[in-house]
Amino acid sequence: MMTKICLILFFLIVSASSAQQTFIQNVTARDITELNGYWKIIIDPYENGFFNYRYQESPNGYFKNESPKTKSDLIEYDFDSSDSLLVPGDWNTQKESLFFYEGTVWYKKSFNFSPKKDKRIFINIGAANYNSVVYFNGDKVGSHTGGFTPFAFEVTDKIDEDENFAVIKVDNKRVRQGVPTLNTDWWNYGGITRDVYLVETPPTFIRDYFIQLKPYSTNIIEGWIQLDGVDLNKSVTLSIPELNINEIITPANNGLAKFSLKSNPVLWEPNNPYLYDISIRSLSDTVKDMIAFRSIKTNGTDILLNNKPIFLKGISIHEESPITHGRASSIEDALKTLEWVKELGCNFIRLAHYPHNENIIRQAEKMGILVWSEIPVYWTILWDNIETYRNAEHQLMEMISRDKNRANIIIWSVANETPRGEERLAFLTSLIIKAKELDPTRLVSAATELTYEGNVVTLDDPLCDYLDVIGANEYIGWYSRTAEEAQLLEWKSNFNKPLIISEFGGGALYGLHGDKETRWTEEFQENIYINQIAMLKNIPFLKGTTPWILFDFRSPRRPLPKIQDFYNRKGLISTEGNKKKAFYILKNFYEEN
Ligand code: GCB
Repeated sequence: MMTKICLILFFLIVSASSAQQTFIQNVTARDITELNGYWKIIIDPYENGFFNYRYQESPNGYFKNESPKTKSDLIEYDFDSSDSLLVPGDWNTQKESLFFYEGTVWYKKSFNFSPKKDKRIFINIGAANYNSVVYFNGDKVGSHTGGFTPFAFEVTDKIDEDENFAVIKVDNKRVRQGVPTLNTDWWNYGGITRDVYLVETPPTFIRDYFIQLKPYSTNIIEGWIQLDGVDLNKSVTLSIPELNINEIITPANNGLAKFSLKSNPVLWEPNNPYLYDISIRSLSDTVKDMIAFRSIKTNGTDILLNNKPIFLKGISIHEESPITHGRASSIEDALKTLEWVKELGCNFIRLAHYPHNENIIRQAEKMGILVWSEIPVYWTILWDNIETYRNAEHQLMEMISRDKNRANIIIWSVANETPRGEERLAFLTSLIIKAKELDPTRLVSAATELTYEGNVVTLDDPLCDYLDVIGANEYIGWYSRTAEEAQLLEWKSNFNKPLIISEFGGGALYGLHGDKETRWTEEFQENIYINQIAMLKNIPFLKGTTPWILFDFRSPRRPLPKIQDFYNRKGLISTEGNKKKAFYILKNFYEEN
């Protein structure tokens, strides 16, 4: 016990250090200039544009954006006569030669921009996988690790009157100490995968806010507004016209304005996804958003949404586009995906295994779909490495920062299928403490593994002590036992907590038919679902499921020719958008319950 407490303290202490990057809440509601579209690129597997031949960071790397100008110039690169890539987008599906590429690509965009007087300017990158170094007009402004969360840097004193250029070095090399680590079951898409914006703000602006119902209540709206700049103690006004709220709040010296208001909002729920227009005004800034209110908690083995028990009819999803078949990021990607989610009869999605783009979360909120969101603490990362912990915690913080105002998110998940042990337990409990500290309004979970003894399955992972909701993955009928054996199992739990079976399923190639004993046929997959559903009905503490997975997705671990061809085939829908037989089995189950 003592070692564990020491380890937790260790992780919490080291995590206190700060980075130079900043975060801007609800960035699209600001005064923005898109830097999307084509960027010039240089593929740099040896990082020649970054290191000199002594392997030291070079002061004259590609970020200087030079090119040979005279016949005697020795400059060995030139962005403007190089190739281009679309942003947002992964590089793997845009160029055949980059399909399996893992390494550095330099992106450069030149643009005209005339900053307005007395404005602050930030460059905001929605996500870039995995390590990014950002330069503005030839100067380094910062770096970022983690492929799925936004980051911003102030460039006010770097911007020029008219012609400007941004360079971003993006490196998707997998590393053992990374989060995720070397080994995953999804495609390591590289590139600037989400929108890039220049954001203009007044000198003092509303940088962030958190508005939600007080935990366990349905009639107290509370939270905070964070100003950034110089006039930090000038009052701010929070307005929710429909609730007759027009609250003037005075911030503390650090610009943090806290509030707590009595109100009786219409509660958001899947059948009535009610959102309120809100606005926040300060002396010099205004931000508008749409915010919903709901309460979420557990009671014994129940999950209570607005104090009523709910069964989470879910499905797992990877962030792959049903339209481009690369990384998803657009509203169109989100709408197509969620149309299938609705057709399946779901009220819940598990966005696996990393934070997905904001579009899908916001669209799901409008459509009444609840969300489980997770960080890529996946399989066997380095539990005893302090940098790995710091990285995981940073990604958790960035996920929560961006999405804390989305009422449809009810679960933050800190890990997937991690091996039991002291160091892992200390690592994950530290993350759980951090998640609760950053956001006491939501439930925390993790996808754990089960213990089998004969036909008895027990939930006994010590991590579950610290979770609000237990997630558990199992592949009965695919990786273990036969599909039929699922029905013989007796389920036990060492915890008085709700369970979500966060994964089950099996692979099938759409259009491949045979008997239910033949792997990869739709019938084999269908039979797994039939038996799983029969089993699920007999787990008393089961409060939700997110089977694996809505549609087939790319994975380098899946090379079987003519069947997988580098796709994980456990989807209920093929890449072409065809529904497999198991889709209808699950749909039936969800519609009947
Ligand atoms: C799992 C993982 C998931 C894999 C899946 C599979 O347990 O959590 O990332 O893709 O199994 O298909 O094996």
